[in-house]
Amino acid sequence: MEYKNLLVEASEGIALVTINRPKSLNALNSETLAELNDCFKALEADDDVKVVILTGSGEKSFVAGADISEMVNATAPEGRVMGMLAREAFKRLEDMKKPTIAAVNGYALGGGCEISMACDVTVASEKAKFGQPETGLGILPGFGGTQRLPRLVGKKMAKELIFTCDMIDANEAYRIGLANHVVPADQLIDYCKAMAKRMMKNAPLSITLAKQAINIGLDVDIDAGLQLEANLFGLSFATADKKEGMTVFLNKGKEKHFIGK
Ligand code: DAK
Repeated sequence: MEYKNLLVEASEGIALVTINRPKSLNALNSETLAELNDCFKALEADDDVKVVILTGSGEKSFVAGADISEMVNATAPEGRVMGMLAREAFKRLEDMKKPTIAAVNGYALGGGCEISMACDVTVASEKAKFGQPETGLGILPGFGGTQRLPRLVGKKMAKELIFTCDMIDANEAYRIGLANHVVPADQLIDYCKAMAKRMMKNAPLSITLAKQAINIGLDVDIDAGLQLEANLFGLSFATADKKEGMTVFLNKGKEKHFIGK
């Protein structure tokens, strides 16, 4: 896959997507959002890719938000187009049937914090900084921040971050639940790849169904969520991988060969 603003490398089932606009600290312009959307669509369809890792190029920034130089003169209709592009790309990322890991290597501000929240897991380097600076620019978080942030860190913490525009470091992000782990900067990608490999040992369809149950379940009441879980649990019994996982266990075997069916 060739893109102007992204680097995509895939090997051993892991796709590493690097947002590559280092001169503007990997800020998201419309072209990059369109490329991300296209890239996520292609990765979703590629059966050789089992896990996606998303990071930013350079040592300083993951994504420093939406591109302010593009937004400054944008009209309301143009802003809407940008919002729709981002909504589609972020939703595609969030709903991807395979696991996604944000490897946050530096600033994750505004849209950068928001795209990390759309990933399943976030691993932060010790240099990472998170924040939602939109109210300081006369806008509000518009790539899902007002919705995903309170669901992740709670209403009060989300309001504090959005109302103050405070930047928080990796350890604070870990403490409030915005990051799963904090690791030394030079170990970030290896750490994420090792986690991806642990995920790849398990049945891919089970992961897809569990992801659906969690993502949809969080947006409905508990009874509807438990009903959804029961239905998806039942569905997993129809898979060859359920037979494989349980048979290998009962035979005290070591190697499970999951086929994603
Ligand atoms: N956009 C464009 N350029 C940016 C940028 C950004 N977000 N962030 C940094 N840059 C550029 C700087 O302008 C500078 O360019 P040159 O001067 O070298 O040409 C270069 O990157 C290096 O930045 P700094 O010189 O500022 O570097 P520092 O180390 O001093 O500071 C910083 C790093 C990350 C603290 C600082 O750059 C910073 O505060 N950046 C802006 C962070 C920010 O406010 N991000 C935008 C959040 S708002 C929408 C929905 C949602 C959104 C938009 C639309 N719709 C529904 C339509 C989302 C909005 C946001 O994300």
